[in-house]
Amino acid sequence: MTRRIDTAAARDVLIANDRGGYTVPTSRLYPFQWNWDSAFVAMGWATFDEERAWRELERLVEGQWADGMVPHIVFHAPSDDYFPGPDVWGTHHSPPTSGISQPPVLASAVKFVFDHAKGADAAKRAEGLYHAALASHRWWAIARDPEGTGLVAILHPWESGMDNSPAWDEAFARVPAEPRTEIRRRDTAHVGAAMRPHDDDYRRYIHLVDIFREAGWDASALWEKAPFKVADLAINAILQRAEQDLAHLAERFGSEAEKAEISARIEKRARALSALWSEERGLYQPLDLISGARIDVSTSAGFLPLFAGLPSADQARRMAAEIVRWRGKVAHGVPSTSPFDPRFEPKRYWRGPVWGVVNYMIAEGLAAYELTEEADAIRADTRGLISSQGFAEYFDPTTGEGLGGGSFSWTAAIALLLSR
Ligand code: 9WN
Repeated sequence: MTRRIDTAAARDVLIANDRGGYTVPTSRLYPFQWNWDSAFVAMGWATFDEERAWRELERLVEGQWADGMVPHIVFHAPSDDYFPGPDVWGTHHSPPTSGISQPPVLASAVKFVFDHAKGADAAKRAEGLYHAALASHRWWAIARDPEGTGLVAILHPWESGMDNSPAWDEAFARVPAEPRTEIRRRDTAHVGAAMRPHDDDYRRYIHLVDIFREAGWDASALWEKAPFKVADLAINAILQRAEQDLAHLAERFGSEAEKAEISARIEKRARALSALWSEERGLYQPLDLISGARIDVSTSAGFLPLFAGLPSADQARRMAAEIVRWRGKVAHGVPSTSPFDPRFEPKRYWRGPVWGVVNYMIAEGLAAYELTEEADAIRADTRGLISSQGFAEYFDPTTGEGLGGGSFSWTAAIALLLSR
């Protein structure tokens, strides 16, 4: 059954979450600007308000550091509703920001907004953002792959955007659960604790922030001191796609040297990412850079190389079949963790629930391989979940129930993108 999305209601969510040129993911639970949320949200704005789409991205890069990093949170205005706030991060940036990044969707969002733009100033705005995205891709390559392997690392699970994924369990267990900063969780005051990461996860999250703050947020000191270093697939696949989108923008705005630099990174990362394919599991798997071992886990991030056009046609078909197999076990796809994995938890954040943004990227990827039926099935399922449950943060794949925060911006943005 094809359900229709209430696009006026989706636009209203973005309008209600607008705080003056930037959009909070949802009120109270997430009262600041988040990096990858904003990139999807800008694409959503682009479907009905081009000016506002550009502003979203420009406000995000107000938080960009001199070394090119685009932080995962920009604290434009104070709020007591979220922990950890700017005092815990202690990054001394103005505006205040966190000190880690998030999946770099920025260049893809710039390309999307520019491709759909009609405004007379579109090229000027795209050009400014092209340079910001280029600087951020350089930051990933330098700060998070100093050994030049082609794969960039996350140094904190929050950097993956998939905070408590079972992909991190083993590597994260090595991080001492001993924060120096007092933990004052606010998230569980807004949504049920059973849908959120555990207290022990928070002790480790904050321990990492403590180490990095004490290292003065210097990129090479962080690399040396980090007890958690993983070549995550969400970051590497999304970055790979973003580099391709940046290469398109470079045709218009870049120099010859920049074009060559971008394609060299694309080639190198493609080779490195290919080595993370698991024929047995039918998807890609992350690499623990501290133990040197492949992490044998099946999560939705393992399908994201589709979004970067990385797999061969056979591998893409194998992934599509694996997604169908998961869907045979649960009512809705794509669960964030394989429902065949004993660690699958249908309601706990990134350990099972379905996320609209991930579905969007997987479906875009499948469609590019002309796996149209599979792409359409994911899109229809996502539309169905949203139209029956509203703009929830994420959905239980076994029941379809909408969970986490409500009136969620990126879910509304995906609803708009899937309604075109
Ligand atoms: C930490 C805002 C963000 C998303 C992440 C999601 C969650 C934050 C948190 O919310 O993370 O960054 O406090 O749980 O995991 O993907 O960007 O929506």
